[in-house]
Amino acid sequence: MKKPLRILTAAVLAVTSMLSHIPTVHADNPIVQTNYTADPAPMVYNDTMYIYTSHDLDGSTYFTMPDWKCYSSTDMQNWTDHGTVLSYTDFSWAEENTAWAAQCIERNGKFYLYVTLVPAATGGRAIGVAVADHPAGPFKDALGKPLCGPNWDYIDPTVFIDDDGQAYLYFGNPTLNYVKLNEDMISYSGQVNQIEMTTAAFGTRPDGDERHQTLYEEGPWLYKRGELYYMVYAASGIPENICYSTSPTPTGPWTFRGVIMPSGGGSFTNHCGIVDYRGKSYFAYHNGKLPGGGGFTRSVAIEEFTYHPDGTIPELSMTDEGPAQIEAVDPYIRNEAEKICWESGVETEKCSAGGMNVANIENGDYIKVKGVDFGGGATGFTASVASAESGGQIEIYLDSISGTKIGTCDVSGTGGWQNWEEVSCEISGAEGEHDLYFKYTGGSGFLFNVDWWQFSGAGSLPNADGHYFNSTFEKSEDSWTGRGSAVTAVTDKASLAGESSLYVSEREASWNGATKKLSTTHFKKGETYTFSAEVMQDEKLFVNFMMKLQYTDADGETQYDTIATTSAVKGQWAQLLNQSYTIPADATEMEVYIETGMSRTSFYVDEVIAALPDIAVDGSGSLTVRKADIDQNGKVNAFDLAFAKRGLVKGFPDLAAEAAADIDESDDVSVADVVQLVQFLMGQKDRFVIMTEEAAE
Ligand code: FUB
Repeated sequence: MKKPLRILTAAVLAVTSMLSHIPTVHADNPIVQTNYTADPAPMVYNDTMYIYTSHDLDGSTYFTMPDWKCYSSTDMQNWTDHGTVLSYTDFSWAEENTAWAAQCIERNGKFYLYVTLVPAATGGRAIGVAVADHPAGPFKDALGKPLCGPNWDYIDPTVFIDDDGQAYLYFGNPTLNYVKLNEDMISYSGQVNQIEMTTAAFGTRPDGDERHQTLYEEGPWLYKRGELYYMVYAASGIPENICYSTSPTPTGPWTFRGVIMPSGGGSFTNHCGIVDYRGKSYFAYHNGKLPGGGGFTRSVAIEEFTYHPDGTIPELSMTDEGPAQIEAVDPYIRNEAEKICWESGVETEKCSAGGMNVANIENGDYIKVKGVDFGGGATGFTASVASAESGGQIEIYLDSISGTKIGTCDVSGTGGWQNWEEVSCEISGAEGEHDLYFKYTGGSGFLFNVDWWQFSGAGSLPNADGHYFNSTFEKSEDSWTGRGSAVTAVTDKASLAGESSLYVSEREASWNGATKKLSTTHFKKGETYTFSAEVMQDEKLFVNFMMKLQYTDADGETQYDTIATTSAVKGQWAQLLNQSYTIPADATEMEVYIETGMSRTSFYVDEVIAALPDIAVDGSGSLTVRKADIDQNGKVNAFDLAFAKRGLVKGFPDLAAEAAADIDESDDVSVADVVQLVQFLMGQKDRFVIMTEEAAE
């Protein structure tokens, strides 16, 4: 018996077979290969990046678009498929296959998806709105009729809620229009406003006509960064590029700023969304780069970018690699089979056990999951599978589809495509971080479906070394992100071990450093842990570094607690280490972070370890600085005062002495340090006060 989903048209079969014959590539853009997706609308909610897309039917020769899909990621490389979250069939008033661009926004715990459709009764285009309680739906038409429209101008809604709570819905081709949404988000006040289409606002179209004098075409995307409002849009006619304008208010006056992404990539349209996630900025767009792709069979891709210091956006190219992975996948928790970096040949479908499952698996199909951290090693593998036929095998490889084979799991028939059973097998040779490949093998026809998978073994946490995590920055940033203005990136310019480290730059304040959220599954309030990190800077003679815990206390206030401090001499690695740090008894929402004293220097971080208490961590062996003990003889006394005074006047004998004399950790020795030392020696102070940027201002 065939699965219902397998009633496919000849055209679909043709494209599916094309997709299943793509070579073994490691490209990670476009982000979805199971469907043609277009018009991406990213949304960050609950520390997860969601992307809503429209959906080009396989083999389309026009914008034949039945529904909207949703995908999510926490690492920007592996995307979990949430399937179809809304369809034209959910709108009683809509014409078939007219489900064009959409955008979702959250307000007061509800999710509002604004969509473009053709109203069957009137023709033209209109904007509808659907509501859900969860970002992945199910969404329901909120009104039973269009929110606004119809005419051709009513396409491509973009929605934005300003700081004062006023929501704006912009849309339009080739004019740009907006309405002010009411707080209920499903009605609006006042009239539809048309933005004046001046060339100062949207650039000059060289071959323009009466309706197209500016570069603006369609697909607006509105957001605010700092005090500036950005309008990003498809421009220049066919083929479209992406341009942007900025304004001091959400309704203009807009000033044209230039091109972000030139046309290309095999699609004559483009349509983008921009969002910040975990301290980085992302640009989602579409092209025609998937096999069988083109102007009506488009695919969503993503690029990471950094704003220029003046807030302008750099010109971006379409890459096959996409953004850097921002955290490794934990294989020791249940992972959805439809969490995919790249696949060949498979499809996804709604799963009877909830969510989606991987389906239509045939001999030789595969799925790549990027950047999986096996830690100390996996010994077992379990997957939930179903098969109305006789099953097959899941062959498991590291690093490539023909890489190291770490196990093979046999799958038998389960009596139905949605009759789920767990199968397990032994695993060997999976340690550390690798790309993971599931290759499906068996006879002819469809083999089996997979709902989820999970590894087990010594690599589960804490691992055999007692580590909860060991961020080596060899393949990913392992969930470390910039704090404040700081930007983090894996770099091979410096490393303590391996080939790379985390580079922390663009720090506008000393508290702008690198941060990583701590999972409350492993890090428990009142319990004691080892924390260690290696830091290095090559800009100043020495810089004081702090490793701290940010947490929310019982009163809901944010608190900052020091875990370890060190001084890093220029060009040398220094260790931040505390083998017995107790997490405060009322701590929730914890982040461990690394910052500096007064300095805003860029710095490198490597080998960050969080482990069971009293775990030995091999450090860099760099110099150890004991604060105020300037002669480093183990005592703080009048000799240190004499050394401090002399050092101030004549210079210090070495960097260790100078760093020790920097009592307030301002990254410089000054009279203020000597005063603190005097007060300490006279018994007026029993501890040293650390200088902060705030205190200094
Ligand atoms: O996807 C259908 C249309 O193509 C969108 O509404 C436009 O923005 C263009 O991407």
